[in-house]
Amino acid sequence: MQELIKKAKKDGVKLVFDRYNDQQPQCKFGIDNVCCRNCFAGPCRIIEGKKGICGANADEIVARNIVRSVAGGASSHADHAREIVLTLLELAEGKTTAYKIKDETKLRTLAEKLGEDFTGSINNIARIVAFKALEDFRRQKGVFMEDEGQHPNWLEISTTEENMKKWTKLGIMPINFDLETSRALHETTMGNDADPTSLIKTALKNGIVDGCALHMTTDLQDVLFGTPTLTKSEANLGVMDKEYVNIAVHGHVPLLSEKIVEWARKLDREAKKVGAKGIKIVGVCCSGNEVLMRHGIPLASHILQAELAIVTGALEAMVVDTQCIYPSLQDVASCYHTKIITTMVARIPGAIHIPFHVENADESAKKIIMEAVNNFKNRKRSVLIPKKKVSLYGGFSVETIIAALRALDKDPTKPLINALKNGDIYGIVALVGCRNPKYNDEYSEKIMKGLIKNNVIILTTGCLAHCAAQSGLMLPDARNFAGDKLRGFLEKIGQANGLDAIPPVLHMGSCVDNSRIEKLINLISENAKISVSNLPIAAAAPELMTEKSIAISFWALSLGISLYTQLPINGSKKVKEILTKDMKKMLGSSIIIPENDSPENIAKAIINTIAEKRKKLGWK
Ligand code: SF4
Ligand code: MSK
Repeated sequence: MQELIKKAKKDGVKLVFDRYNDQQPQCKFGIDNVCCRNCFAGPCRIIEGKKGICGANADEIVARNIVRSVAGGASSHADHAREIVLTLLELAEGKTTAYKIKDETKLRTLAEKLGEDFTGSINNIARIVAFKALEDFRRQKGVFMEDEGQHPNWLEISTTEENMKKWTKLGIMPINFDLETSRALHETTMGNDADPTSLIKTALKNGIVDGCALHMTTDLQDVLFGTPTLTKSEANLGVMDKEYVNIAVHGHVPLLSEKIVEWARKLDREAKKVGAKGIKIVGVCCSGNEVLMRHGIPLASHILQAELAIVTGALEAMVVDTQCIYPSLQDVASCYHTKIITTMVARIPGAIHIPFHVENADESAKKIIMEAVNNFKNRKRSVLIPKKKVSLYGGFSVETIIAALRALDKDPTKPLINALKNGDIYGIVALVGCRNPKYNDEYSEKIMKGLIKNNVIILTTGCLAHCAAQSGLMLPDARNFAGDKLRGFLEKIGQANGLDAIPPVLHMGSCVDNSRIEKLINLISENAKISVSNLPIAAAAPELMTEKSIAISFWALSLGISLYTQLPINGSKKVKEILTKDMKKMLGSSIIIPENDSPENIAKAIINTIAEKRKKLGWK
């Protein structure tokens, strides 16, 4: 990476790291989240106990800002879910032939869980399931349909009964996705909810919306594109190939990236006509995770390295869809020959826009590929692709994990639960989320190593999955970073499945696939007959950056999973108190506060949280 940063400097290109430095020092009011712009009497910022013009204090402002971030994140995930549902409906009604149902069993199982007929024609079932999903965007307590219930259908099929009961008691059960996100905005306008406790409950409710949308998205994406199975691939910018037309897929919605992968294969011969050896697709951020999980496409870069993929001088096109697309990509691309192609929600002045809809998916994908192929001739001479690339194993859907465990016992959760009980696995940590320029390159890697050394197994998604892969932590050999007990367990499952070991960090997919993590945890909880909040489990998003990460954090808290992250709550003692003490009473979870934010201390604080849970269970 350093060699590309140097090249960027030589080429006169500003990167995210430069812009981060340009922003220093960052505004303390913003960092503490005590800046309010919710009306135009302001902006107001809270200095030592003073109040905003309307009388809002620091606690209210921090809580209100948090709610708005959670709603922003939840609406992004809900909108992603909606795109997928509408695609399933179009397919079911014969309005598109661009997509097919790849996992019919999963679709029938979903229909069955939703209490619907699951035996008839697959298109009819797809239609029924799509309508059940759409109810979760419009339910108005029986206004549209008498039997539409009070709460999202997808909650009923994706979370535990215990959580549903807790949430009902606390009054945080959502009605429908769109209603909750828009009510959160209403509640936080000037002159509405001024009670931090009530506001944090709204944040939790929107966190639940977020998690529910993640489940819906993963479930239906698996139906449309297939449920991931174990796959071997590579990571790092070294996966690009000078001899090929290189195309990066970047964003989140696999409706686009799936088509790009398909058409790159079909149009490979076109690349040969322009003197390349073929077309190479590489993945950035979560689109990268999606196509890795289902097709073994190599991971090129996480969000902080997306610009560097262009700096190589060997990227013909970067195709983007939604979320986490820096507008800077076009600035960087303008110094090279790379074409930035926007397609869906993300738009950037100067980029080429090729609208991508389900109806024109094939035509758009073909056009995008040909833009890249025809751009190969414009490559300049200064190409620098780093040599380093690291192998990895991915594709750890819950189904993959269960199948691997079944090689040890016909009751697949038994070996996992036994390993947790006897301490072979001291705990499970969902270490997920973004990379943030505030932290150095090894920051999250050090936290991961600190955890696995203490026999904690890590489930990961998102940009941190790229980070783990680049650090070699998704390889059987990474068992050597693990404590003796965990190493033994990893070897036992690995050897039962034809590998030396399974990696100590399991790649479970993109950010939406955090749902897979809840699914696995719920299975453990149900079979061990231990509440999620009592299991030796924790979550961490140590480099929190997007609003989506804040939404996911509140979802984790709502599930009873304690979590370490840098939530922007420093400006309010009251909010901190709610998220520690009150949250424990309400949901059995809390935010984890380490002594300081060094990777060592973060790992230690997470391990202490797990130790407390183990102690309560009487597990050593
Ligand atoms: Fe200031 Fe209150 Fe307006 Fe916020 S809502 S900007 S605190 S007057
Ligand atoms: S892409 S949300 S920077 S993980 Fe899912 Fe990466 Fe965070 Fe975007």
